[in-house]
Amino acid sequence: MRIDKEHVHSTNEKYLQRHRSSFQELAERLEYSGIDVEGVISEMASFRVAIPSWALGAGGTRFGRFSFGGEPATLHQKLDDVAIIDALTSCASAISLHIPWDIPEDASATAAYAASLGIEFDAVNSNTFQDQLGQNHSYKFGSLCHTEKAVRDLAIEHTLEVVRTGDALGSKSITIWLADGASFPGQMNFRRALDHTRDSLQRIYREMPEDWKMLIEYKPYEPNFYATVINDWGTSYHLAQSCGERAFTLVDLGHHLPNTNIEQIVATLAGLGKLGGFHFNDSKYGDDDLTVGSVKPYQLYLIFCELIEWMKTGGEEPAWMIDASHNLKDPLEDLIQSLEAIQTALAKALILDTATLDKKQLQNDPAMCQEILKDAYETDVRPLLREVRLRSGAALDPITAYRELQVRHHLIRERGSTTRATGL
Ligand SMILES: [Mn+2]
Repeated sequence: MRIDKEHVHSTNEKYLQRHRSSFQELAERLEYSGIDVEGVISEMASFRVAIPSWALGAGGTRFGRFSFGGEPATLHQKLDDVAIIDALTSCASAISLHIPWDIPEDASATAAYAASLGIEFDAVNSNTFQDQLGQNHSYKFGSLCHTEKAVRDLAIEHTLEVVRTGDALGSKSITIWLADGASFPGQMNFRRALDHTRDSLQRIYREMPEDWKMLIEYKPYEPNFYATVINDWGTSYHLAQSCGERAFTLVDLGHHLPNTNIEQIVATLAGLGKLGGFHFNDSKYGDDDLTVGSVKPYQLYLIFCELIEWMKTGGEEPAWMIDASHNLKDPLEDLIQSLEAIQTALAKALILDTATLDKKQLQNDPAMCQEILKDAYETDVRPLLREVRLRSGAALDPITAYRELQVRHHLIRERGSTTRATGL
């Protein structure tokens, strides 16, 4: 199924008048406060978030997987799904693949197909947390950190193969998340595991194409429950430093212990010039993979305030991706909701009065600093989001349009009700 602009336009018509008056009201109020509304709109219009290929099917848990109809069974169908999301939201024109779940049969045909849909390939992701069929060494006790050189070599070769696959598609970066660690005290020599990991990453880094970036993800626990080799941002930062200037840390919102001050980590990494990528999701307890902004929207806003401040002072924009996978909702609806939450946080950070905030920070006036932060946060920015989408030919209200166009119904009719996406 393809969604063309006329389809979208037809769903917008009946909401147009109401939108115009609510947007005008908001724009006037923001202009009155000295905000350049057109500037905010153009910043938002150029903002793009990559969709992970594994989020397009039903997500599994270790207890069960509840499928739904019309899941994308092929890589091209996954690209079709991303194009649907992009047509409705105008901010999702990139996909992030997971190898070996998404190996293209013919890379140039896949690249051409993606280009015909206006979809680009964002960072590719390696997988050394599962053994593949016929693999002659096991990752059971780690991959890049493994005690045996043969296993490390296999993991390095796999990662380089992922880079080659991505390169053939036009991708320019690899995200490395390692499940490596230990579930029991004494099981692993910490220093040896870190040394092996650093040596392995350096070898991968040296063999990557010169215009590629390496993004190193961290996570405190799971699947190992005693120690993870790359457990926090400091370890990731150290590894990125030891690889070189094209290696960066990637922050995944769900990869922190409860109550960690993620916005401060973001600011620190940005200041160090090592914030390379960002994975959005939300959580209540751990790496819960919940819809972005569904549990802690204020935290998301505070993170965006740091990111925007960084980018306004000339900092390089990190790679943005949603990293969540679901068991209950239609994943396309869930991704649309996540994008809405991300854009909402972005818009609120863009209308923040940073000049006055800075002044009040210098005067050590915490009450007024909070007032300024809250003023932007409590502004209903939905008319701004709708205006951005309207101007790019997307849907005023993407989820309503998704339902009105009966997208899932059409996908089930085309693909059947028992297809299954590769992935978790
Ligand atoms: Mn992630």
